Amino acid sequence: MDTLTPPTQMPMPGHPSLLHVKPDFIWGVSSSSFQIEGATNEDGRGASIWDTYCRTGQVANNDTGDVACDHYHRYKEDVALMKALGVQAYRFSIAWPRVLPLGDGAVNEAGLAFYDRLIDELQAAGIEPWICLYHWDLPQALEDRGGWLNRDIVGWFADYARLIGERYGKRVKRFATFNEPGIFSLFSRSFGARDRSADDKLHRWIHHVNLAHGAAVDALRETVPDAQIGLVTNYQPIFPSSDKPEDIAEAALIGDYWNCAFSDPQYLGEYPALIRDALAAHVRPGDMEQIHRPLDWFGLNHYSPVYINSDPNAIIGLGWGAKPDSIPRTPIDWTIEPDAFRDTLIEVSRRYGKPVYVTENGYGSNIEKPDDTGAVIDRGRVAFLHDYISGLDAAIAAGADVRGYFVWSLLDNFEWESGYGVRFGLTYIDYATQRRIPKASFNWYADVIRQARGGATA
Ligand code: IFM
Repeated sequence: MDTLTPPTQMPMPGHPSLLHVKPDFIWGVSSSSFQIEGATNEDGRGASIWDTYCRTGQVANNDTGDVACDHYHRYKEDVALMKALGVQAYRFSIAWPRVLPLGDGAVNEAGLAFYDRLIDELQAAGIEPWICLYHWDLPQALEDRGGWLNRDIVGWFADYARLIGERYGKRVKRFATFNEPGIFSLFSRSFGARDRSADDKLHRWIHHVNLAHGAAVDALRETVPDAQIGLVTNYQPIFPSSDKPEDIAEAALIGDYWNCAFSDPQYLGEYPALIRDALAAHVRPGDMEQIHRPLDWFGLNHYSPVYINSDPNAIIGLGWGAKPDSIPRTPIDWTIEPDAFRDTLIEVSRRYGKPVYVTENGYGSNIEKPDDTGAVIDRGRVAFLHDYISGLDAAIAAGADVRGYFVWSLLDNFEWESGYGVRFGLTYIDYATQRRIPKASFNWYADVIRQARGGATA
Protein backbone atom coordinates (compact mmCIF):
# COMPACT_ATOMS: atom_id res chain seq x y z
CA MET A 1 0.00 0.00 0.00
CA ASP A 2 1.27 3.47 -0.87
CA THR A 3 1.38 5.45 2.37
CA LEU A 4 1.91 8.73 0.59
CA THR A 5 -1.53 8.51 -0.97
CA PRO A 6 -4.12 10.09 1.33
CA PRO A 7 -6.59 7.41 2.45
CA THR A 8 -9.48 9.32 0.84
CA GLN A 9 -7.92 8.98 -2.61
CA MET A 10 -6.93 5.33 -2.48
CA PRO A 11 -8.71 2.93 -4.81
CA MET A 12 -11.20 0.75 -2.92
CA PRO A 13 -9.57 -2.68 -2.38
CA GLY A 14 -11.35 -5.81 -3.53
CA HIS A 15 -11.77 -8.93 -1.47
CA PRO A 16 -9.04 -10.39 0.69
CA SER A 17 -7.78 -13.89 0.07
CA LEU A 18 -10.03 -16.31 1.95
CA LEU A 19 -8.77 -19.56 0.56
CA HIS A 20 -8.10 -21.14 3.93
CA VAL A 21 -11.00 -19.88 6.03
CA LYS A 22 -13.48 -22.70 6.67
CA PRO A 23 -17.22 -22.25 6.02
CA ASP A 24 -18.01 -22.35 9.76
CA PHE A 25 -15.54 -19.53 10.52
CA ILE A 26 -17.18 -16.93 12.79
CA TRP A 27 -17.33 -13.34 11.58
CA GLY A 28 -18.22 -10.77 14.17
CA VAL A 29 -17.87 -7.33 15.67
CA SER A 30 -16.80 -6.29 19.17
CA SER A 31 -17.65 -3.47 21.54
CA SER A 32 -17.47 -2.65 25.24
CA SER A 33 -19.97 -1.33 27.75
CA PHE A 34 -18.42 1.98 28.78
CA GLN A 35 -17.44 2.87 25.24
CA ILE A 36 -20.96 2.68 23.79
CA GLU A 37 -23.73 2.37 26.37
CA GLY A 38 -24.13 5.84 27.86
CA ALA A 39 -27.00 6.01 30.41
CA THR A 40 -24.42 6.13 33.16
CA ASN A 41 -26.93 7.55 35.62
CA GLU A 42 -29.93 5.51 34.65
CA ASP A 43 -31.86 2.64 36.16
CA GLY A 44 -29.67 2.31 39.22
CA ARG A 45 -26.24 1.93 37.58
CA GLY A 46 -23.40 2.65 39.98
CA ALA A 47 -20.37 4.77 39.15
CA SER A 48 -17.35 3.21 37.45
CA ILE A 49 -13.74 4.32 37.65
CA TRP A 50 -14.09 5.72 34.14
CA ASP A 51 -16.98 7.99 35.20
CA THR A 52 -14.63 9.37 37.81
CA TYR A 53 -11.62 9.57 35.52
CA CYS A 54 -13.56 11.46 32.84
CA ARG A 55 -14.02 14.23 35.38
CA THR A 56 -10.35 14.71 36.10
CA GLY A 57 -9.64 16.70 32.93
CA GLN A 58 -7.39 14.00 31.49
CA VAL A 59 -9.66 12.83 28.67
CA ALA A 60 -9.46 14.73 25.37
CA ASN A 61 -12.07 17.44 25.03
CA ASN A 62 -13.30 16.52 28.54
CA ASP A 63 -15.43 13.86 26.90
CA THR A 64 -17.36 11.49 29.15
CA GLY A 65 -19.24 8.22 28.75
CA ASP A 66 -22.51 9.80 29.89
CA VAL A 67 -24.19 9.45 26.50
CA ALA A 68 -21.56 7.71 24.35
CA CYS A 69 -23.44 6.01 21.47
CA ASP A 70 -26.64 5.87 23.53
CA HIS A 71 -26.58 2.14 22.88
CA TYR A 72 -28.49 1.57 26.12
CA HIS A 73 -31.53 3.03 24.36
CA ARG A 74 -30.63 2.30 20.74
CA TYR A 75 -29.50 -1.31 21.04
CA LYS A 76 -32.29 -2.47 18.68
CA GLU A 77 -31.01 -0.20 15.93
CA ASP A 78 -27.48 -1.44 16.60
CA VAL A 79 -28.49 -5.10 16.44
CA ALA A 80 -30.27 -4.31 13.16
CA LEU A 81 -26.96 -2.93 11.87
CA MET A 82 -25.23 -6.17 12.86
CA LYS A 83 -27.91 -8.16 11.09
CA ALA A 84 -27.39 -6.08 7.95
CA LEU A 85 -23.66 -6.71 8.26
CA GLY A 86 -24.29 -10.46 8.36
CA VAL A 87 -22.16 -11.22 11.44
CA GLN A 88 -22.60 -14.50 13.28
CA ALA A 89 -21.43 -13.21 16.66
CA TYR A 90 -21.24 -10.05 18.74
CA ARG A 91 -18.76 -9.63 21.59
CA PHE A 92 -19.84 -7.10 24.19
CA SER A 93 -18.99 -6.54 27.82
CA ILE A 94 -21.21 -6.26 30.85
CA ALA A 95 -20.86 -3.07 32.87
CA TRP A 96 -20.13 -4.49 36.30
CA PRO A 97 -21.49 -1.36 38.06
CA ARG A 98 -24.73 -1.58 36.06
CA VAL A 99 -25.55 -4.99 37.51
CA LEU A 100 -23.83 -4.60 40.91
CA PRO A 101 -23.77 -0.85 41.58
CA LEU A 102 -21.33 -1.19 44.47
CA GLY A 103 -19.41 -4.05 42.90
CA ASP A 104 -20.68 -6.61 45.39
CA GLY A 105 -23.79 -7.02 47.49
CA ALA A 106 -27.08 -5.65 46.17
CA VAL A 107 -27.98 -6.66 42.63
CA ASN A 108 -29.54 -4.13 40.26
CA GLU A 109 -32.37 -5.97 38.49
CA ALA A 110 -32.90 -3.12 36.01
CA GLY A 111 -29.28 -3.38 34.92
CA LEU A 112 -29.50 -7.15 34.44
CA ALA A 113 -32.73 -6.68 32.47
CA PHE A 114 -30.93 -4.46 29.95
CA TYR A 115 -28.62 -7.30 28.94
CA ASP A 116 -31.60 -9.67 28.77
CA ARG A 117 -33.18 -7.34 26.23
CA LEU A 118 -29.94 -7.11 24.27
CA ILE A 119 -29.53 -10.91 24.23
CA ASP A 120 -33.19 -11.32 23.16
CA GLU A 121 -32.61 -8.96 20.28
CA LEU A 122 -29.39 -10.68 19.23
CA GLN A 123 -30.94 -14.11 19.33
CA ALA A 124 -33.94 -12.93 17.31
CA ALA A 125 -31.44 -11.69 14.72
CA GLY A 126 -29.56 -15.02 14.73
CA ILE A 127 -26.41 -13.47 16.24
CA GLU A 128 -24.56 -15.30 19.00
CA PRO A 129 -23.81 -13.18 22.08
CA TRP A 130 -20.26 -13.41 23.43
CA ILE A 131 -19.97 -11.90 26.90
CA CYS A 132 -16.80 -10.35 28.28
CA LEU A 133 -16.99 -9.86 32.05
CA TYR A 134 -14.50 -7.02 32.36
CA HIS A 135 -13.59 -4.35 29.86
CA TRP A 136 -12.12 -1.85 32.31
CA ASP A 137 -15.18 -0.23 33.96
CA LEU A 138 -14.48 -1.29 37.53
CA PRO A 139 -17.15 -0.16 40.02
CA GLN A 140 -15.82 2.96 41.73
CA ALA A 141 -16.93 1.53 45.09
CA LEU A 142 -14.47 -1.33 44.64
CA GLU A 143 -11.71 1.03 43.59
CA ASP A 144 -12.35 2.86 46.85
CA ARG A 145 -11.68 -0.43 48.66
CA GLY A 146 -8.34 -0.90 46.89
CA GLY A 147 -9.49 -2.23 43.53
CA TRP A 148 -7.06 -4.64 41.88
CA LEU A 149 -4.50 -4.09 44.62
CA ASN A 150 -6.77 -5.67 47.22
CA ARG A 151 -6.72 -9.48 47.16
CA ASP A 152 -10.39 -9.48 48.16
CA ILE A 153 -11.18 -8.58 44.57
CA VAL A 154 -10.74 -12.24 43.69
CA GLY A 155 -13.93 -13.05 45.62
CA TRP A 156 -15.77 -9.95 44.36
CA PHE A 157 -15.02 -10.88 40.77
CA ALA A 158 -16.02 -14.53 41.28
CA ASP A 159 -19.38 -13.47 42.78
CA TYR A 160 -19.96 -11.15 39.84
CA ALA A 161 -19.08 -13.96 37.38
CA ARG A 162 -21.49 -16.32 39.19
CA LEU A 163 -24.28 -13.75 38.89
CA ILE A 164 -23.67 -13.41 35.14
CA GLY A 165 -23.45 -17.18 34.63
CA GLU A 166 -26.67 -17.78 36.58
CA ARG A 167 -28.56 -15.05 34.80
CA TYR A 168 -27.52 -15.53 31.18
CA GLY A 169 -25.91 -18.98 31.06
CA LYS A 170 -28.93 -20.75 29.61
CA ARG A 171 -28.71 -18.51 26.55
CA VAL A 172 -25.05 -17.49 26.40
CA LYS A 173 -22.24 -20.01 26.16
CA ARG A 174 -19.24 -17.91 25.15
CA PHE A 175 -17.50 -16.03 27.93
CA ALA A 176 -14.25 -14.11 28.26
CA THR A 177 -13.10 -13.18 31.74
CA PHE A 178 -10.96 -10.12 30.90
CA ASN A 179 -10.34 -7.85 27.97
CA GLU A 180 -6.65 -7.00 27.60
CA PRO A 181 -5.49 -7.44 31.20
CA GLY A 182 -2.00 -6.37 30.10
CA ILE A 183 -3.27 -3.00 28.99
CA PHE A 184 -5.38 -2.08 31.96
CA SER A 185 -2.71 -3.36 34.33
CA LEU A 186 0.28 -1.67 32.72
CA PHE A 187 -1.43 1.58 31.82
CA SER A 188 -4.22 1.95 34.33
CA ARG A 189 -4.51 5.28 36.00
CA SER A 190 -4.04 3.37 39.26
CA PHE A 191 -0.59 2.41 38.14
CA GLY A 192 0.86 5.32 40.06
CA ALA A 193 3.82 7.57 39.52
CA ARG A 194 6.42 6.66 36.91
CA ASP A 195 9.07 5.50 39.29
CA ARG A 196 10.47 2.12 40.15
CA SER A 197 8.95 2.12 43.64
CA ALA A 198 5.61 1.28 42.07
CA ASP A 199 6.85 -1.95 40.47
CA ASP A 200 5.75 -3.99 43.41
CA LYS A 201 2.20 -2.64 43.16
CA LEU A 202 2.14 -3.71 39.56
CA HIS A 203 3.14 -7.28 40.45
CA ARG A 204 0.52 -7.51 43.18
CA TRP A 205 -2.09 -6.18 40.75
CA ILE A 206 -1.11 -8.68 38.00
CA HIS A 207 -1.35 -11.59 40.39
CA HIS A 208 -4.78 -10.54 41.68
CA VAL A 209 -6.13 -10.22 38.13
CA ASN A 210 -4.87 -13.73 37.41
CA LEU A 211 -6.40 -15.15 40.58
CA ALA A 212 -9.68 -13.39 39.79
CA HIS A 213 -9.64 -14.96 36.34
CA GLY A 214 -9.28 -18.47 37.79
CA ALA A 215 -12.00 -17.89 40.37
CA ALA A 216 -14.34 -16.53 37.69
CA VAL A 217 -13.69 -19.55 35.47
CA ASP A 218 -14.73 -21.80 38.37
CA ALA A 219 -17.88 -19.73 38.96
CA LEU A 220 -18.80 -19.88 35.27
CA ARG A 221 -18.18 -23.64 35.08
CA GLU A 222 -20.46 -24.16 38.13
CA THR A 223 -23.26 -22.09 36.66
CA VAL A 224 -22.82 -22.84 32.93
CA PRO A 225 -21.47 -26.38 32.58
CA ASP A 226 -21.30 -26.15 28.77
CA ALA A 227 -19.64 -22.71 28.74
CA GLN A 228 -16.80 -22.00 26.30
CA ILE A 229 -14.41 -19.79 28.24
CA GLY A 230 -11.35 -17.83 27.18
CA LEU A 231 -9.20 -14.81 27.91
CA VAL A 232 -8.89 -11.85 25.54
CA THR A 233 -5.33 -10.57 25.29
CA ASN A 234 -3.67 -7.73 23.45
CA TYR A 235 -0.69 -9.72 22.15
CA GLN A 236 1.61 -7.78 19.83
CA PRO A 237 5.22 -8.25 18.77
CA ILE A 238 7.39 -6.07 21.02
CA PHE A 239 10.36 -4.78 19.03
CA PRO A 240 13.40 -2.89 20.37
CA SER A 241 13.67 0.47 18.64
CA SER A 242 17.46 0.20 18.34
CA ASP A 243 20.11 -2.50 18.46
CA LYS A 244 21.47 -1.25 21.80
CA PRO A 245 21.69 -4.21 24.21
CA GLU A 246 19.61 -2.38 26.84
CA ASP A 247 16.79 -1.76 24.35
CA ILE A 248 16.86 -5.38 23.20
CA ALA A 249 16.73 -6.59 26.80
CA GLU A 250 13.93 -4.17 27.64
CA ALA A 251 11.82 -5.29 24.67
CA ALA A 252 12.14 -8.90 25.83
CA LEU A 253 11.09 -7.91 29.36
CA ILE A 254 8.10 -5.90 28.14
CA GLY A 255 7.11 -8.85 25.95
CA ASP A 256 6.77 -10.93 29.11
CA TYR A 257 4.69 -8.26 30.86
CA TRP A 258 2.53 -7.16 27.95
CA ASN A 259 1.93 -10.46 26.17
CA CYS A 260 2.51 -13.26 28.64
CA ALA A 261 1.94 -12.08 32.23
CA PHE A 262 -1.68 -13.25 32.05
CA SER A 263 -1.90 -15.80 29.26
CA ASP A 264 1.11 -17.86 30.38
CA PRO A 265 -0.11 -18.55 33.92
CA GLN A 266 -3.71 -18.94 32.76
CA TYR A 267 -3.02 -21.30 29.83
CA LEU A 268 0.35 -22.80 30.73
CA GLY A 269 0.41 -22.66 34.52
CA GLU A 270 3.47 -20.49 35.12
CA TYR A 271 4.65 -16.91 34.92
CA PRO A 272 7.03 -16.17 32.04
CA ALA A 273 10.72 -16.47 32.89
CA LEU A 274 11.68 -12.79 32.96
CA ILE A 275 9.04 -11.79 35.51
CA ARG A 276 8.69 -15.00 37.53
CA ASP A 277 10.95 -13.86 40.36
CA ALA A 278 9.26 -10.48 40.61
CA LEU A 279 5.87 -12.13 40.96
CA ALA A 280 7.02 -14.76 43.44
CA ALA A 281 6.57 -12.49 46.46
CA HIS A 282 2.80 -12.46 45.85
CA VAL A 283 2.26 -16.13 45.07
CA ARG A 284 0.83 -18.20 47.94
CA PRO A 285 0.60 -22.00 47.99
CA GLY A 286 -2.16 -23.15 45.64
CA ASP A 287 -2.33 -19.89 43.72
CA MET A 288 -0.87 -21.16 40.46
CA GLU A 289 -3.38 -24.05 40.40
CA GLN A 290 -6.18 -21.57 41.10
CA ILE A 291 -5.09 -19.49 38.10
CA HIS A 292 -4.44 -22.38 35.71
CA ARG A 293 -7.98 -23.59 34.98
CA PRO A 294 -8.89 -25.39 31.76
CA LEU A 295 -9.81 -22.94 29.01
CA ASP A 296 -11.50 -23.51 25.67
CA TRP A 297 -10.19 -20.77 23.38
CA PHE A 298 -7.72 -17.94 23.13
CA GLY A 299 -8.84 -14.39 22.27
CA LEU A 300 -6.39 -12.19 20.39
CA ASN A 301 -6.82 -8.43 20.10
CA HIS A 302 -4.23 -7.23 17.65
CA TYR A 303 -3.49 -3.86 16.07
CA SER A 304 0.21 -3.29 15.51
CA PRO A 305 3.65 -4.07 16.95
CA VAL A 306 5.04 -2.00 19.80
CA TYR A 307 8.47 -0.31 19.67
CA ILE A 308 10.27 -0.11 22.97
CA ASN A 309 13.41 1.38 24.39
CA SER A 310 14.84 1.26 27.85
CA ASP A 311 13.95 4.15 30.18
CA PRO A 312 15.67 3.60 33.53
CA ASN A 313 13.38 6.12 35.23
CA ALA A 314 10.13 4.47 34.18
CA ILE A 315 8.26 1.66 35.85
CA ILE A 316 9.65 -1.66 34.58
CA GLY A 317 11.94 0.49 32.41
CA LEU A 318 9.29 0.90 29.72
CA GLY A 319 10.21 3.66 27.28
CA TRP A 320 8.39 4.29 24.01
CA GLY A 321 10.80 3.86 21.13
CA ALA A 322 10.75 5.41 17.69
CA LYS A 323 8.86 3.50 15.02
CA PRO A 324 10.69 2.81 11.76
CA ASP A 325 9.96 5.60 9.26
CA SER A 326 9.52 3.17 6.42
CA ILE A 327 6.42 1.50 7.84
CA PRO A 328 2.97 2.86 6.87
CA ARG A 329 0.82 4.27 9.68
CA THR A 330 -2.87 4.78 10.36
CA PRO A 331 -3.96 8.40 10.94
CA ILE A 332 -3.44 7.86 14.69
CA ASP A 333 0.15 6.78 14.03
CA TRP A 334 -0.21 3.07 14.60
CA THR A 335 2.01 1.09 12.22
CA ILE A 336 0.26 -1.08 9.64
CA GLU A 337 1.99 -4.47 9.67
CA PRO A 338 -0.27 -7.31 8.55
CA ASP A 339 2.68 -9.71 8.40
CA ALA A 340 3.17 -9.17 12.13
CA PHE A 341 -0.50 -10.05 12.61
CA ARG A 342 0.01 -13.27 10.63
CA ASP A 343 3.09 -14.14 12.67
CA THR A 344 1.34 -13.38 15.96
CA LEU A 345 -1.55 -15.68 15.04
CA ILE A 346 0.90 -18.46 14.28
CA GLU A 347 2.76 -17.80 17.54
CA VAL A 348 -0.25 -17.76 19.88
CA SER A 349 -1.80 -20.76 18.19
CA ARG A 350 1.39 -22.76 18.79
CA ARG A 351 2.17 -21.38 22.22
CA TYR A 352 -1.26 -21.86 23.80
CA GLY A 353 -2.58 -24.77 21.73
CA LYS A 354 -6.18 -23.54 21.69
CA PRO A 355 -8.51 -22.40 18.93
CA VAL A 356 -7.79 -18.72 18.38
CA TYR A 357 -10.43 -16.06 17.83
CA VAL A 358 -9.36 -12.59 16.76
CA THR A 359 -11.58 -10.73 19.17
CA GLU A 360 -10.48 -7.24 18.03
CA ASN A 361 -8.75 -5.79 15.00
CA GLY A 362 -9.39 -2.43 13.42
CA TYR A 363 -8.28 0.95 12.19
CA GLY A 364 -8.45 4.18 14.15
CA SER A 365 -8.78 7.58 12.54
CA ASN A 366 -8.98 11.12 13.84
CA ILE A 367 -9.77 12.65 10.46
CA GLU A 368 -12.95 10.94 9.36
CA LYS A 369 -16.09 12.81 8.51
CA PRO A 370 -18.96 12.53 6.03
CA ASP A 371 -18.28 13.93 2.55
CA ASP A 372 -20.55 16.41 0.76
CA THR A 373 -23.02 13.66 -0.05
CA GLY A 374 -23.15 12.53 3.59
CA ALA A 375 -21.21 9.31 2.90
CA VAL A 376 -18.13 8.19 4.84
CA ILE A 377 -15.73 6.62 2.35
CA ASP A 378 -13.06 5.18 4.64
CA ARG A 379 -10.68 3.68 2.09
CA GLY A 380 -7.82 3.54 4.59
CA ARG A 381 -9.85 1.30 6.90
CA VAL A 382 -10.92 -0.95 4.02
CA ALA A 383 -7.29 -1.30 2.90
CA PHE A 384 -6.25 -2.11 6.47
CA LEU A 385 -8.97 -4.74 6.93
CA HIS A 386 -8.20 -6.21 3.54
CA ASP A 387 -4.53 -6.65 4.38
CA TYR A 388 -5.12 -7.94 7.91
CA ILE A 389 -7.79 -10.45 6.86
CA SER A 390 -5.39 -11.64 4.14
CA GLY A 391 -2.76 -12.03 6.88
CA LEU A 392 -5.21 -14.11 8.88
CA ASP A 393 -5.82 -16.36 5.88
CA ALA A 394 -2.06 -16.76 5.48
CA ALA A 395 -1.74 -17.69 9.16
CA ILE A 396 -4.34 -20.43 8.74
CA ALA A 397 -2.47 -21.63 5.64
CA ALA A 398 0.66 -21.86 7.81
CA GLY A 399 -1.16 -24.04 10.35
CA ALA A 400 -2.63 -21.58 12.87
CA ASP A 401 -5.97 -22.74 14.25
CA VAL A 402 -7.93 -19.51 13.81
CA ARG A 403 -11.71 -19.91 14.05
CA GLY A 404 -13.11 -16.38 14.04
CA TYR A 405 -12.50 -12.68 13.47
CA PHE A 406 -14.26 -9.72 15.11
CA VAL A 407 -13.76 -6.17 13.85
CA TRP A 408 -13.26 -3.43 16.40
CA SER A 409 -15.76 -1.93 16.22
CA LEU A 410 -19.36 -1.87 15.04
CA LEU A 411 -19.72 1.80 15.98
CA ASP A 412 -17.42 4.76 16.48
CA ASN A 413 -17.21 5.07 20.24
CA PHE A 414 -15.49 6.51 23.32
CA GLU A 415 -11.80 5.84 22.73
CA TRP A 416 -10.67 6.19 26.36
CA GLU A 417 -8.16 9.06 26.83
CA SER A 418 -8.79 10.16 23.23
CA GLY A 419 -12.50 10.62 23.87
CA TYR A 420 -14.68 10.74 20.75
CA GLY A 421 -11.93 12.23 18.59
CA VAL A 422 -10.67 8.84 17.45
CA ARG A 423 -13.03 6.66 15.43
CA PHE A 424 -12.72 2.89 14.98
CA GLY A 425 -16.25 2.12 13.76
CA LEU A 426 -17.61 0.47 10.66
CA THR A 427 -20.48 2.83 11.39
CA TYR A 428 -20.01 6.58 11.76
CA ILE A 429 -21.76 8.15 14.74
CA ASP A 430 -22.91 11.73 14.40
CA TYR A 431 -22.70 12.38 18.13
CA ALA A 432 -24.88 15.51 17.94
CA THR A 433 -27.86 13.55 16.60
CA GLN A 434 -26.80 9.95 17.34
CA ARG A 435 -27.43 9.20 13.67
CA ARG A 436 -25.70 6.01 12.54
CA ILE A 437 -24.09 6.18 9.07
CA PRO A 438 -22.62 2.88 7.80
CA LYS A 439 -19.22 3.65 6.28
CA ALA A 440 -17.83 2.18 3.06
CA SER A 441 -16.00 -0.35 5.27
CA PHE A 442 -19.35 -1.54 6.61
CA ASN A 443 -20.54 -2.51 3.12
CA TRP A 444 -17.14 -3.94 2.27
CA TYR A 445 -17.07 -6.15 5.40
CA ALA A 446 -20.65 -7.30 4.75
CA ASP A 447 -19.53 -8.36 1.29
CA VAL A 448 -16.50 -10.21 2.65
CA ILE A 449 -18.73 -12.14 5.06
CA ARG A 450 -21.18 -12.99 2.28
CA GLN A 451 -18.36 -14.18 0.08
CA ALA A 452 -16.77 -16.23 2.86
CA ARG A 453 -20.05 -17.94 3.56
CA GLY A 454 -20.52 -18.87 -0.04
CA GLY A 455 -23.04 -16.20 -0.93
CA ALA A 456 -23.08 -13.86 -3.88
CA THR A 457 -21.19 -10.59 -3.45
CA ALA A 458 -22.79 -7.24 -4.14
O1 IFM B 1 -10.97 0.88 22.04
C1 IFM B 1 -9.99 -0.05 22.40
C2 IFM B 1 -10.62 -1.21 23.13
O2 IFM B 1 -11.33 -0.79 24.25
C3 IFM B 1 -9.56 -2.18 23.58
N1 IFM B 1 -8.71 -2.55 22.49
C4 IFM B 1 -8.18 -1.51 21.66
C5 IFM B 1 -9.29 -0.60 21.19
C6 IFM B 1 -8.71 0.51 20.30
O3 IFM B 1 -7.79 1.28 21.00
